[in-house]
Parts: sequence; C-alpha cells; structure tokens
Amino acid sequence: MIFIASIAKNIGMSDRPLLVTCGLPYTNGPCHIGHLRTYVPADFYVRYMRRAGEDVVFICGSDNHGTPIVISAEQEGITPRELSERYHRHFDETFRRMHIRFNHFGMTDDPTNHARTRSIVQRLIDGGYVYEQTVCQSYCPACERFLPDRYVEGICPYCGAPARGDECDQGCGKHLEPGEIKEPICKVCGGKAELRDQEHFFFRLGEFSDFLLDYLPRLGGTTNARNYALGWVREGLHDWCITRTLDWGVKFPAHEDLVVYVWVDAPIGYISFTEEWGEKSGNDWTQLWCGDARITHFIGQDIIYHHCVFWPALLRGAGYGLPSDVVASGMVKIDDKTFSKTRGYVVWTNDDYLDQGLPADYLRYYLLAYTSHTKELNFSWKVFSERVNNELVDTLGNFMYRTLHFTVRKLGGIPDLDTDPEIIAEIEATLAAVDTAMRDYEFKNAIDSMMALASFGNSYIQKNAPWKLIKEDERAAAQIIRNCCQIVKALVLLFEPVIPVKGQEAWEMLGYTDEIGAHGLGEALTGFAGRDLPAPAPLFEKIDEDTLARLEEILHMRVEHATMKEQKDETLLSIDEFAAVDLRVATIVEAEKIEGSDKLYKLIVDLGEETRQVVSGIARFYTPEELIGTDVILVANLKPAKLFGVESNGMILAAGEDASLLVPLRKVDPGTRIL
Ligand code: B3M
Ligand code: ZN
Repeated sequence: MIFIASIAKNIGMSDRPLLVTCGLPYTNGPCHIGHLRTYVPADFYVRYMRRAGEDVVFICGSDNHGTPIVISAEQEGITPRELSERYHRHFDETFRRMHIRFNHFGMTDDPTNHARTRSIVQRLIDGGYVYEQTVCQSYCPACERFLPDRYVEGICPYCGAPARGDECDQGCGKHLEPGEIKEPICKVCGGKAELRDQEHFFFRLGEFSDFLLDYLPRLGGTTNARNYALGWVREGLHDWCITRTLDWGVKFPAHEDLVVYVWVDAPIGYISFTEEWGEKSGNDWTQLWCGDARITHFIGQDIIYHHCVFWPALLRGAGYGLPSDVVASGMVKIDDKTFSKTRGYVVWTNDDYLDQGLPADYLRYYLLAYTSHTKELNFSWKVFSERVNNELVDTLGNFMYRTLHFTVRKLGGIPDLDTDPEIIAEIEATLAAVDTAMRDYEFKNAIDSMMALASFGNSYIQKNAPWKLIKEDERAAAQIIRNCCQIVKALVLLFEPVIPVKGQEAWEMLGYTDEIGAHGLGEALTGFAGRDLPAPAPLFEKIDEDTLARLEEILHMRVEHATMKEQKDETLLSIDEFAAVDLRVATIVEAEKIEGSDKLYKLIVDLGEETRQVVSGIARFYTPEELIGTDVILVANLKPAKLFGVESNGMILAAGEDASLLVPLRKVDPGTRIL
C-alpha cells in the first residue's frame, strides 16, 4: 500500500477518467501485423493503467464508409453493409484472439453514429463553420458518375507522383481535395475522367489555425504526432471539402444526395461507440466527451493529420472535449522490405500466426519489446523466435520455474517470512521505472525494466544457491526463496498486461484462484493468498527450428505468389520498345535545393548539344558539391513534368534506397547515347 500512495503522489495518478481509443480498421480486408502494431500497445497500456489504479474505458470499432469499401463490395457483388459486417466480425474475433479487449467495438454504419455525425455536422453548420461552394470534380463520362476519392487515380499536383483521389500515397503524402488530382483516370472503367462542376460543402479548417497553434504544443502523447501536426499548421491550412457524391455513408443534413466524407464520420465513431458503451453498461458517456476526462487516441503514424489537425478542429467547432494525447505508432517493415499486401510482404494475424497454433502472448511480447513505439519495426520471424526463446523462455520463464519448483518440492510452500528490504527496494525501483516509461508511452523501455528484474532474480537465485544452502541452514534458504517468490509475484503482475494468458496461468501457479485483473500493482509488494502452491510447470515453450522454418516458409510463399502474379501481369519488352527509351550520358553542372522540399534538387545537366533542367529526388543523399561535375545517366525523352512547381525534362537513374547514382565507368562525351 505504501507503493500505491507513492505512485499517486510522485507519478501523478489521476482521478480524471481516461478514455483510450484505437484507430478504426476499414472493413475491406483482414487483420495484419500492421494493425497489431497499434492495437497491441494500446491494449498493453490500458491493462497497465487499470493495474495502476486508473479508471479506463477502452473503445474501438470498425470504419465502414468510404470508397474503397464500396469498390470492394462491387467487385464481390455484395452490398457494402454485407462486406462491412463480415470484416467487422473478423476484426472483433481477431482482437479477442489476440486478447485485445475493448469495452465496446462498434460500427460506424450503425444508427448511433449516423445520428451523432448528423448532429455534429448540424452544429458546425449552425456555428458558421461550413459553407457551400462549386468545385470541379472528377467525373467519368463512360460510367456517368462522379469519382470521389479512391474512384480516381492520377498525378499528385504537389509532387508529381502517382496518387489516389484523396491522398498522394506514393509521393509527398499530402491530403488531396476533390478535383485537385491531375490527369484523372476512372478506377472503375480505366477511362479518362473529366472535370465537372458540382456543389459541395466545406469545413473552415483554415479558421482553426490559431486554435491549433495554441492547442498542439500542449497535446500529450508521442512527439511525432505533435511535431508533424504543428509543421502542417505552420505551412497553412486549407478548408476541407466534407461532402461526397455517394450513396454509401452518412447523409449530409438537408442534402440527401450527398454523404459526409468518411474522415468526418469515422472519428465521430469514437464518440458514438462511447455512447453505445454507456448505454450498454449504464455509464454516462458525456462525462468522457463533454467533461474533464483525458482522451487518448492510439493511431498509426500515417493518420496523424486527421487526428491532430482535422479532428480537434471539428471537436472544437462542435463544442466537444479535445484529445489530451495522441500516440502514433511507427510503420512495419517485413524482412527489411516495405510492407505491401500486393507484393506479399505481409503477415496475416490469423492465417499466418494464430491458426498456426502459436500463442497470442508471444506475438504481443515481440511487438512490444522489439523497438520504441514511434520507430519503424522491421518484422522478422528469426528475431521473433530469438526474443521469445532468450527472453520469455530463458530469462522470465526460467526464473519463475526455478523458484516455484524449489518452493513446492523442497519447502512444501511459500515460506512464512517477511521479504527482505533490499528485495522490496529492487521491486519498488522497477515499479517506478516501468510506471514512468508507461506514462511516456515508452513501451519497450517498460518491458526492458521488467525483464531486468527477471534477470536480477536469476542472478540472485544463482548467487545464493538455495539448493546448497538448504543443507546447512534451512531458514536462510527459505528466506532466499521467500525473496524470489516476491520477485515472481511482482513479475507476474507487471507482465500480465503484456502476456495476459500466461500472466493468468502464472498467477494461478502462485496459489490464486481468482482473476489477476482484479489485483493492483501495489500487491507486488504484499504477501500471498496462502502458503500452498499447485505443482508448477514451465510457463513457456521454445519456438523450435521446425516452427521457425514453417513461419518463414509461409512468408516466402506469399512473396513468391505475389511475384508470379505480377510477372503474369507484365508483358515483356521488345528490343524496339526498349530502344525507344533515349538514355544519355549527362554531366551535372548545377545543383540546388528546391524550396519547400528536402528531397528534391533542381539540376542543370550538360548533354553536349544542349543543357537541360531536371528535378531529382536525391537531395537527401548528395551535397551539390558532390554532384557538380559528375557524369550520370539521363532518360532524355520523358514527357516534361512539374515537381513542386519546377519543370523537369528527364530523369536521372539511381538504384536502391540510398539512390546510388548510375555512372559511366570510363569518361565519355556528354550526350553520348546508351544502347
Ligand atoms: N479507417 C484506417 C486508417 O487509415 C482508418 C482509421 C480511421 S480512425 C478514425 O488507418
Ligand atoms: Zn504528392
């Protein structure tokens, strides 16, 4: 109990209730490891905070609206609602299998969210934050329909990369407004789209700049979220078009031909699902959204803009409480390759892991312990098995088993003694370190501190060798074991939020018959349920070589299949087609950074007969001095393009992630053709 008092005093345990949410998965594809990178840490955090005595409500649900879901449903010949229900159930079940336990898991297409969204939009209209304007929208004359968001693909007007209707997903990452995309192509029929006028409604996001500049520096959570968002606000905000011409979605008030943009009703889902939870559990949801509660959003790093710019402005405009923390997880790579479902660099939660008979706890542990929450996580089955085997099995499991085995076999139960003060101090120090790390969202550090206590336990039992001591001094051996049992109890309480299934099993090995969830961290320092313990068993099993090989093989096959599919889709080039590419040796004569971009250089290159201006994305890898005078290879007959407003007449060839430039081995004249 001393500990609880000291946490409350030192670490600022709050009596304000805490609402934690997770980004809502779209209902058009199954759960993969990228999803888990957000949900597992959120679940860990929630379980920990509850164990630390906080009052936490944990809310999530599925995101059912938006064009990708309509397109997928059309392709399957079912309704978007049917598709959504199928994937909604899938996510709900998968999260349960992973022991990610929400208080409520709703659907954005359910009536509560329709009603809440319409009421919020109406408040924004009444508050003067919405205006109507004619916009040029992509329209497909062949399909005779407007092409919102993902229905259209083309070129990003900001950076020139291939983009989707609402997002430059392969280039600068900017949000695109309807009609902004260049060279639009209809996703349904592949035909050229044209621009047509249409009436739409806009949210005055620009008016919230001052509010956001004041709010964001005080926003808690991870620094990536805060800093990206502040950068965007400082660059200047554009008003947001919040309506779309679609049937599927929440109808815009008084304009039944329009629905609201999915990024309006999706975050409002956080409120609606809290409402549904309140209804179901007899709690007052307004305390969480309209009172002094803390609201913490766990999201992926790619949706910071929506959560830290658009969402707080919307809440502010509609008079709701604001998020106090946004926790953004880094992305996932697979075996050092960019995560890609189409290229097979993906790990499916059910097919590739749980259905292989592997425990949810192992994957939870690996995802949490591997790297800091905001860093990129490079997933590898080999590292996964090493971490499980060395840490969970050899360090944590080993210490617990040695202790409990000795306790039962040699002493017949937990010695009825007081734990030594230096052991209590060691546990207290761990509790404090873990608490600080958890409140800073440094999940890896928290687990490192826990594992350090297990290592301490191993060294302690090794050094004191109770198996020898017992022959000379049984009381002294019993004291050592009592101390070890105390450490085991602390470890079980600390690790349960990471590995809930094993945590409960271990709890029962300590002689408890109830749910560990009912016990607080303060009990890490107190006694036991009784002296008697059941016969202990090793808690963890190693991942053997065969299992590792099988997991690696599954991933390998995914990549193989994807590559074969891609090759089938591609036609081979004839020599004439290749010869149509005009490759030339060019000497770089000038290089300067393009203002506003940290990736792009404006280069002037010498082609012998002429000089050319070329924009090249190599600025992060070379200084201008390194480039000037270098001979490179230029694709000289590309259509001119504008990048960041600067004209580019050709492309310089480079290889690999660090843009290693292709150069001629021997000196040739600038302009020499390559064939
Ligand atoms: N449905 C999924 C994503 O972009 C999107 C999240 C909504 S959270 C309100 O990651
Ligand atoms: Zn772009």
